[in-house]
Amino acid sequence: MESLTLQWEGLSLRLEAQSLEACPGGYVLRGNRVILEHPFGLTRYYRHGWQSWSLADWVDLAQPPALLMPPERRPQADDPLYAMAKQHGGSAVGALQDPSGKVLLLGALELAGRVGANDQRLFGFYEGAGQDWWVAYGPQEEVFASYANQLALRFGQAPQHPAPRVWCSWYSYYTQIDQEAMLQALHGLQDLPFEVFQLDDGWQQDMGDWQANPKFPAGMAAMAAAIKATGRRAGLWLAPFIVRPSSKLFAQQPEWLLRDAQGNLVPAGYNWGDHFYALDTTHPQVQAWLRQTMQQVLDWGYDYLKLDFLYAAALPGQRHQPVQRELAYRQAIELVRQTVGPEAYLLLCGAPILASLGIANGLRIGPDVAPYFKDENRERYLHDPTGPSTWGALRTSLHRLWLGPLVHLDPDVAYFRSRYNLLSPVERRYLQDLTHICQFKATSDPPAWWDASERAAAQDWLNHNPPIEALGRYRFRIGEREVDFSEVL
Ligand code: 9PG
Repeated sequence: MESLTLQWEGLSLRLEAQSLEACPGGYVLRGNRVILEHPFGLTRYYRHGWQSWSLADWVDLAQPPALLMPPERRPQADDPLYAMAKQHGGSAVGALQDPSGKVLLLGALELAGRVGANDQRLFGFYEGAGQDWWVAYGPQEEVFASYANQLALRFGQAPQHPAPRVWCSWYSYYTQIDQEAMLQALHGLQDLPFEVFQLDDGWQQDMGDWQANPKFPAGMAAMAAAIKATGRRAGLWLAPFIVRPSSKLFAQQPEWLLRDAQGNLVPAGYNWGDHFYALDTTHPQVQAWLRQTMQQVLDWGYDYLKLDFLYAAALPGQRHQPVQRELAYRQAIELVRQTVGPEAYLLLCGAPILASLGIANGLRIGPDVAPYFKDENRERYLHDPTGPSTWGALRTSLHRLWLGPLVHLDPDVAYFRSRYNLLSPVERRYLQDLTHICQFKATSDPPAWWDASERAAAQDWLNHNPPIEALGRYRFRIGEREVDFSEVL
C-alpha cells in the first residue's frame, strides 16, 4: 500500500492505494483495499444498496446506519453479509458531500466492491480479487456521470431505443391472476399504446416449477398468442433462481440448492408464507435446467421477461464451482441472455445492480410501489426500508437516476385509478412524474377500474414524453411544470 496525494482545485486528499492514474473527469485508483482521508467530518454520505430493492439515499454520518432486519429473517432487503454492519457502507459506490455541496465519489469498477465511510475516511474493498476504483470530485451530476461513463466502458451499455410501455398484472391482481381476468384486462386496453402486456407472479405452479397452474387452463402458449393477437409483446414474470420447499424441484433436486459451509441451505428470503432458497447456478445440471426453462418460456411466445429475486444467485454460499458470488450471478444471467437471444427484453428485478449492467435491458431501481404512500411501522419498527410503499419507491429510485446512461430505469408502476387506492391525486402525480423522469412507463391499473377521466389521464401519459430537466437533487422541470420531490422525501 502506497501513501499518495490527490489534488483538485480547493481539495487535497491523502490516500492509500497501490497506484493512481489521472483520467478525464477523475482518477483510476488501484488496490484491493483503498482509503481516502477526507476533511469533511460528519457529513452527508451517499449509501448505495446492493440490489434493486435495497435502500439508496443520502444519509447523515452523524446518525448510526439504518438498522436492517437480521439477514436470517430477511435476506431480501440488502446484501445479507453486511446487513448488521455497525459502520456506514454500501454496495459498489459511495460518496460524501462537502460544505460547498460538491461531492467526492468512490466507485468500484469491478464486481463485488463495497464502499464505506466515517468522519475521516471514505474507503473501498473488494470481496474478491478486484483492484480498480473510480474517484471523482465536483458537482454531483458530473461525478456520478463520470462514474457511469467508466462503468459503461467496463460492463457495456444496453441499446438505447426507448423503453417499451408496459401493462403489468402485479399491482392490481397480485397473485390472484387467472386466464379470464387477464383476457379481460388485455381486451379492455383496446387501443391504448402499451407495447407489452406482462403477466406477473401467480401463473406458475410454484417457485421452481415454472409450468402453468390450473388458473390458466388453456396454458401459457395460448395466453401469449392472445396477447400477440392484439399487436403487443407477451411478457412473463419468473424468479428463476429461487425454489420453494413446496415445489417438486425442491423435492427432486436437493443437491441443486445453495448451501453454506456446514451444508445447511442458505435462506434466500421469506415470502408467500414460507422460506425460500437459492439454486447453485454454477452447477452444470442447474445450468441445463435454466436453459431449458428459459427456452420453454420463449417457445410459449414470451419475449419480455421480468426476472425477479435475482440476488438469490449472488448470496454467500459454497458453490459447485468456487466462483465469486457476484460473478456467479453475472454468469447466470449471461446464460439466460445467451438462451433468449439479443432481441428478448430482460427486465431484471431484485437484481444486484452493478453485476446486471450490460446484460439487462431494464433494471428495477427501487422497492415496490403500493397504493398507499408510506408504511412507517414497517420502516421504523420492523427495520425494513424496502417494504412496498410509494414513498419508499420514490426515495430509492430518485437516488439511482445516475444509472440512466447504462440501462432502462424501471421505477415500478404509476397509478391512475382511484379505485382500491389510498394515494391522493397529488401522491399519484409524484409516481407519474417519476416514470417520466425515468422514461419507463408501466401501470397495473385494470382498465375496468378506471372512470373516463382516469382512462384519459392514462392515455395522455402514454402519449406524451415531456422534456425533463434536472434542476437540483430532487427538483425537476417536467414539460412546463416544476416538481420538487424534497417536499415529500
Ligand atoms: C411478485 C412481486 C412483483 C414485484 C417485485 C417483487 O421482500 N420480499 O419479500 C419481496 C416480495 C415481493 C417483492 C419484493 C420483495 O416484489 O418487485 O414487482 O413482481 O415480486 O411476487
